[in-house]
Amino acid sequence: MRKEISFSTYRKVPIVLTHGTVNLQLNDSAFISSVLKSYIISSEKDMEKIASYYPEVESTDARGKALMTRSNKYHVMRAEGPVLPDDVIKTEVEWRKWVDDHLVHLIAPNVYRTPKEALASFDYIVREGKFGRWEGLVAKYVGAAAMYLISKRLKKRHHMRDDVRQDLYSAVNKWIVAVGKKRPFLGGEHPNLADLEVFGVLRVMEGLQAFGDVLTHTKLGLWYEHMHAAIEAGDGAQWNGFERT
Ligand SMILES: N[C@@H](CCC(=O)N[C@@H](CS)C(=O)NCC(=O)O)C(=O)O
Repeated sequence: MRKEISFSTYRKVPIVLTHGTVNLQLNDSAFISSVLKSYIISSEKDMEKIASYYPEVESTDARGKALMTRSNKYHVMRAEGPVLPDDVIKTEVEWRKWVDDHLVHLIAPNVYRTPKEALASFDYIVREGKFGRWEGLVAKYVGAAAMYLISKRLKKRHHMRDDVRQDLYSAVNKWIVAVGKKRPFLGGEHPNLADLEVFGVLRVMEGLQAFGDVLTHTKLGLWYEHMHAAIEAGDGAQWNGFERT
């Protein structure tokens, strides 16, 4: 809810607050993931120092609007341990960018595709959120109607086909081809941050019609099951990020 982040001038979620020698506020999922992964795999445990490797810079979004971002935000800082081959790092970084530039934009047009799907999506949002009874009911119907209309505009903005599912299937297929058949994850035997971020986007749709359609029309299932299991096992926190098969 907006009031839950009223402490912040940055108005989006996720936000991570760290409490060490200094308190830090980390905004933006890619930056957050990179900082946390760097923290896990490195002997450097000073969050402020790690965050300083990602200086804040001014940039522009796809429509030319100025915004603040973090340079290197798709890179994990690997100061120690065996050096990963360049192409391995490049692949992870490229797919992480693809998640932000492409994959994430496919969600709204797909989950608000029809009035019925928009209502089902808002039903889920209201059930998970902290809404009062009336507030929830209003949010569900007003939200669904608004997002149904907005998603049509987003579909055009991101040059999607009329049948938005086709863009979603193409994206998922492209990802599954990149993972390949020889390894469970893009990261090898363990997920890397590209695996995690693709999972994060698709996970949002779990339980909705769009997700069921993806499972039926693509070969996402196996990789997705592996991801669930890896996350359940706390794989990201245990693996040092170096050995590869
Ligand atoms: N690039 C940001 C995007 C964050 C974002 O757009 N979050 C949405 C919810 S998933 C939000 O908070 N929207 C509220 C708003 O834009 O006002 C990230 O990956 O963290």
